[in-house]
Amino acid sequence: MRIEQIELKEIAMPLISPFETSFGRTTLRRILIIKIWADGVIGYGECTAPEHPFYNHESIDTAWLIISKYLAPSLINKEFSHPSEITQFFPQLRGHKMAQAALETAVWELYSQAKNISLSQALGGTLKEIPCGVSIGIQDSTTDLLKKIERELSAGYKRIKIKIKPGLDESLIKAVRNSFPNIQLMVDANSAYSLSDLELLKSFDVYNLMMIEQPLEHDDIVDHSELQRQITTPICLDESILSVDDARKALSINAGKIINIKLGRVGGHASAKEIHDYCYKKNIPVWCGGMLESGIGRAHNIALSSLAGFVLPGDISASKRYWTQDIVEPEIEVNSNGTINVPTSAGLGYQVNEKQIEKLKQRSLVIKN
Ligand code: OSB
Ligand code: MG
Repeated sequence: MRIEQIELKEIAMPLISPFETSFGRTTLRRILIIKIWADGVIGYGECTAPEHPFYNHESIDTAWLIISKYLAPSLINKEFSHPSEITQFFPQLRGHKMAQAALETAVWELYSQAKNISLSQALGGTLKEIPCGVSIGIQDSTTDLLKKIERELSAGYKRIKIKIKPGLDESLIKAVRNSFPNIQLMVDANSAYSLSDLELLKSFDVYNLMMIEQPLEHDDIVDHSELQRQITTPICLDESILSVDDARKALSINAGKIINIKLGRVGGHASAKEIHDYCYKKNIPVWCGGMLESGIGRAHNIALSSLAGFVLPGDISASKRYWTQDIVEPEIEVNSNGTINVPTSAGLGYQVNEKQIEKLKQRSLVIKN
């Protein structure tokens, strides 16, 4: 296949309700959608870089620059036979994995469209349905949080993740546990703590959490290893893992027991699959994280989650939890038992709604020869 043209499009999608983490609050998602043409076929990808560089160093604006100036031009006119060859065309830039993943994942979709197979099949996925959990942001009050959890449980979701931050942690977890003694519950700190909070983090152990996600620094594994020695709650690494090498190093020093794999953070499907395969061999559970994606990114996450090692519920939930109208058809729906069916039709398995994208468009750029 020969890559002919690449389009970048920024769309603005207002969230149904604001999403708050330890690093900030999001009300409007600015999302960069990638479209790639080759041999008369189209593939879609989504850049998961957020509005601001607060989760990691990337933002939609840095990704736009890196993709338009360095990455997209390096792919034009390139011939490939399999998507795993794509990243070798990129210049040797450091980091910017979300920018890289936006293009790499689009090429995987393009390839599976051309072969007329599902993206799940192209990736080697075997699961027919995937277990789903929800990530619930910081709420204005504990009552609001409990109500929200109640609603998600009755929708069928299999596990609840709540965001915590210093000052809004132990008593919140206690309140949730008291109301829901038996649910699968976990917390995500997004790097808001340090080893000086050891006693506090130890106090979470009595609440039988499935895991605590990324309690310490975004680029740390050493302190996480020390923390894991001192707490019984399994640590799940998110921000710290950008590659299979990172996973190998972290696991070798017991910096955690579970890994959250995010397509953007690790640079795309090939890298995500490498991390998955490595963890699968070592019996380390993985699950697929989310970055408040539109339907395109969500569909990529679903395909990835069909790999056999994604045994824990991912942060992949229905379109309607986030959007009044998504940009794919049908919208992503969750079964009453908290699973999503993995599509079997070609590519992402969802139709991209170009009309809706056009309505939401803020800027666009075409790169071709
Ligand atoms: O840490 O998992 C995270 C959203 C934005 C940035 C970081 C994270 C999240 C989530 C949301 O938890 C997951 C979702 O998309 O539902
Ligand atoms: Mg996280």
